[in-house]
Amino acid sequence: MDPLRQSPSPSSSQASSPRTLSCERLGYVGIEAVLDQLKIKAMKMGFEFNIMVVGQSGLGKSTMVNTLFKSKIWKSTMPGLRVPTPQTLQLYSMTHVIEENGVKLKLTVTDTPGFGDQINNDKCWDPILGYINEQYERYLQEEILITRQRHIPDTRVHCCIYFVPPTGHCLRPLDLEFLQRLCRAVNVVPVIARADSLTIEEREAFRHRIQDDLKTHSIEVYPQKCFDEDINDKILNSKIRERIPFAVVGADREHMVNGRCVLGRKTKWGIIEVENMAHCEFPLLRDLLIRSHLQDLKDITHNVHYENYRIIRLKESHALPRGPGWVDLAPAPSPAPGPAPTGTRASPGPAKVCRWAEDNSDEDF
Ligand SMILES: Nc1nc2c(ncn2[C@@H]2O[C@H](COP(=O)(O)OP(=O)(O)OP(=O)(O)O)[C@@H](O)[C@H]2O)c(=O)[nH]1
Ligand SMILES: [Mg+2]
Repeated sequence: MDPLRQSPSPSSSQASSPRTLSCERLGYVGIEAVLDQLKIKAMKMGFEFNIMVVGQSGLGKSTMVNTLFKSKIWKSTMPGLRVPTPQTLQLYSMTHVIEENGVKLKLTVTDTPGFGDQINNDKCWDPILGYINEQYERYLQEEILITRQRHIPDTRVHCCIYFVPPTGHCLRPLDLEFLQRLCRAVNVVPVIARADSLTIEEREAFRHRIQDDLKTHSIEVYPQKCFDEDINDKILNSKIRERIPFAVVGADREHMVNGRCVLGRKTKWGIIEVENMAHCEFPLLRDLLIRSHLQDLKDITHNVHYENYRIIRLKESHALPRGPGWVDLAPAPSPAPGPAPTGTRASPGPAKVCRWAEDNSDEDF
């Protein structure tokens, strides 16, 4: 008798696990059409993507938000954007729906107030980590409902851009502490801010020093080595890891250069074009975020960072026994004093959030 067709013995207490059999194909089945189905569904649903900018005051975070919205990918959809960049005093999110060739992207960028200009910068990460955890909590509360929405709105931060001041030396203790906490909660892409204040050689040397600092302090920024899934990921991500932190320049003004309208900063020496790789690495940042790693950033957020949060919250809740399968989520605790222990979420706390959307599409999102 064919061993594969043997039925399990009735006395066996173990449930038989399904077996995967390779069968001879009798003809074209059409399995590949599933790719078209996935594409059509994804186009209908659109993509949500949430970025956050974090760093010391005055490093160009708000300007970078405008640069992101005005750069090539978004320019056509926001032609008249002229937002002045006053000092950011509270955390706020700006949402815009971008449509290109039928693909819709709902991009939300969260701007945060700068830190580091206080005499005591203790816990300056609390409002940022509080906001990140608040979004995980929102998602979790929706997810555990018995009658839940078919599509849970995703406000979780998929990528946090961390602005390093262009000192040219090394990472400051404050940056190290902040990054250590942030990397446990979210995907972090560090950038060298205001890179126009450094020469190309200085940028290179500074980049290597930052990479050494990150390694010495076991800070795993995105793309994390441990999540490379195959050799192709490894090759692509190794190249990116060599270039991180990207040396970026932000600008929200357009200038005429050789008859072309470019986004850039006017200096005594000429125009620094933000989209020109000979001038800065903003295009690498944008391409990483949108063109090459958007889905991966979302996957790691969901499968790793949110999962860590979820496990801890559910474990906390099961400290309250209510019978089998009962999930009763206690409210998230308020910010705890002191640093979060390794591998746990940082202290969640209420963050002052102002959310305004500039959606020009109504359905699906
Ligand atoms: N040289 C140079 N200046 C920049 C750059 N990006 C922004 N700036 C300028 O730096 C100043 C501060 O920029 P913001 O974008 O407001 O800085 P921020 O990090 O949002 O500051 P806070 O809101 O206080 O945290 C503005 O005058 C910007 O024009 C850059 O890449 N290079
Ligand atoms: Mg600002």
